Amino acid sequence: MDEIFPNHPRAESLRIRKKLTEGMRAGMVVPEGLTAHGRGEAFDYLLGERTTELAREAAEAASAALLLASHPVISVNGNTAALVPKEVAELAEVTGAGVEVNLFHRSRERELLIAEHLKKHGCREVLGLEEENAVRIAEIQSERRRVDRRGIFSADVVLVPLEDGDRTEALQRMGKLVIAVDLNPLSRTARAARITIVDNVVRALPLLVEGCRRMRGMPREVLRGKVETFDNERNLRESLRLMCGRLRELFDSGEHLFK
Ligand code: PTJ
Repeated sequence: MDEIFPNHPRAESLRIRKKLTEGMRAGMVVPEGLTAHGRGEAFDYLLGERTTELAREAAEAASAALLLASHPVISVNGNTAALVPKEVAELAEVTGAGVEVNLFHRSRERELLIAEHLKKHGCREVLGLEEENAVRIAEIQSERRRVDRRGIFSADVVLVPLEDGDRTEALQRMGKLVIAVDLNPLSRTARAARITIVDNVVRALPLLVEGCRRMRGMPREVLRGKVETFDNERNLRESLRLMCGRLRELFDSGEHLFK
């Protein structure tokens, strides 16, 4: 494996890629996960590869929703497991959330590998593995339809990092509050979720852990206010505006490149 020099201008981005390619070699991440990441990277580039104030607002509302939930669940796919396994465990610990493996490109082997990886990084229990607890959500067409009756099926709040749109829409229709993490503010998931954090999952998950730790003791009324006043549509629109503005800045500052 190539060494990543710390002074390389794209060192952080290369480190993230390395985690994914190692995750793929280990059998957790599917090749499609790499292309999905590439799409995410392009949006991250436009964001300036930093957490924006808008993402902070969304993470604040999302933390409040997780703390208010009576049965929160974190849904984990291959990319999430490869990138932020420790943070998933920390978030589960601080919120009491269940952790469930739920895959788009489902295979038994991947489910077991991902569960083992999550446990190695501190998750006490991982749902979504036993056939006897599997329930199928009729409205979802992909393999994601298979959920755990003790997990996503009975959850009131579901966190879905790096999701495809269908399930988010179906879960919302089932009356669940869905929190998405998606760098693409135009995606169906981003638009369908009640709260979308437009940020890289490697920054958003630590932000949620910090937010939940900080807000744990807050009165429920205050937490409820944060969720109710959060306007997802506005946040997505402003995130897109920010990206457009940055694109213009990049264009103007690089004008000499086009002469
Ligand atoms: O592990 P599996 O089988 O469940 O498959 C996982 C993938 C990611 C392949 C699957 O969920 C998929 O195909 O996802 P999509 O439909 O490509 O959507 C992924 C979304 O996540 C896209 O909108 C990307 O912009 C976004 N994204 C990619 N990487 C990141 C990201 N958002 C936040 N942080 C990232 N690191």
